Amino acid sequence: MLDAASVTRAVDMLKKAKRITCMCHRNPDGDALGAMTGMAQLVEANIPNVSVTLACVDPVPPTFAYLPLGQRVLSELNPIEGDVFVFVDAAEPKLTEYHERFPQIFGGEWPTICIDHHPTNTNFATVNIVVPEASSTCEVIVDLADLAGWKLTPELATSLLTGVYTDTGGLLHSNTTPKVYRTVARLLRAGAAQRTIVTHVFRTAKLSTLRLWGRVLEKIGVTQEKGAISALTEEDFRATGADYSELTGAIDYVNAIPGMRFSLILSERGGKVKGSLRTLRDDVDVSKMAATFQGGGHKKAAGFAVAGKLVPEVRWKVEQGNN
Ligand SMILES: [Mn+2]
Repeated sequence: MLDAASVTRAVDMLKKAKRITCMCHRNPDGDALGAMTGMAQLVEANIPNVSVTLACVDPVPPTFAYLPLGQRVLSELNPIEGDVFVFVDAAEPKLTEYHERFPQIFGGEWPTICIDHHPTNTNFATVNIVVPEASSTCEVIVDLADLAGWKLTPELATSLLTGVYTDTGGLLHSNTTPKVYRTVARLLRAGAAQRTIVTHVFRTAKLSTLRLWGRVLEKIGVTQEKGAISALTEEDFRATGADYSELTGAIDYVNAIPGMRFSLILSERGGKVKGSLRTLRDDVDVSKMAATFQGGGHKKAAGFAVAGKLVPEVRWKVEQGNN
């Protein structure tokens, strides 16, 4: 549930601001970008005479180029005292990758707001609006707008619907609650461009992406513990011409095999091995599995990254014939 007192504090903070920066995590997904551009539009539409900046260390992927204000996302920051920062979908400062260069915005002395749905959120901001039962940060922002009495324009509804769709895998993941459908209905009524989102996010795939996914599927192995595991080396990315971000979404296919306890894709990325974990089962908590590798996430979707590389392990056995 959204805490009304926190929303009031956040709105007061925003109303007093001269400059506001909306910031999301590195390697931004649809929820991070939808929430950042949605929040920026909300602020611009409802708070007069404020200058709004959008910041992310990584560029907006081409998939999300249709998002309003997407062209205004900057990687360079120039914070001055008195600025208000709104962090979206970022569970902790290091996920923004600005924490080392600009520690002053994460220390609690500067007025900051964090809007998120990750249960692992460290509540690092001055005002923390963290709703773990929400499907997405965008869902939290819709409630915030309603509580604040802020109107939704069609363009900002498109931003917010993007996050609800991507974080629920197109309303298919287990976090798709009745509340999610009400939020979607609310955003469609506000004029969200549903066809644009579906076409760009779910019905467009580059040839390199399909070739990469082909490798993921081809290499699936099933372990004794009923884990469906696939692994991609740097060579797989090179040979298919795909970049790391193109792996997003492939895990849902690995997770489709009946009877598995969990699924995992390991991928090599410049000296690191990244793991993406999923489960369909209620009695398996993949965030705990991720935590053993210093990772985190949700019960049914989690991830980790460790320094190292992938080494294939081949097992052979002799089967005796009759001749
Ligand atoms: Mn999210």
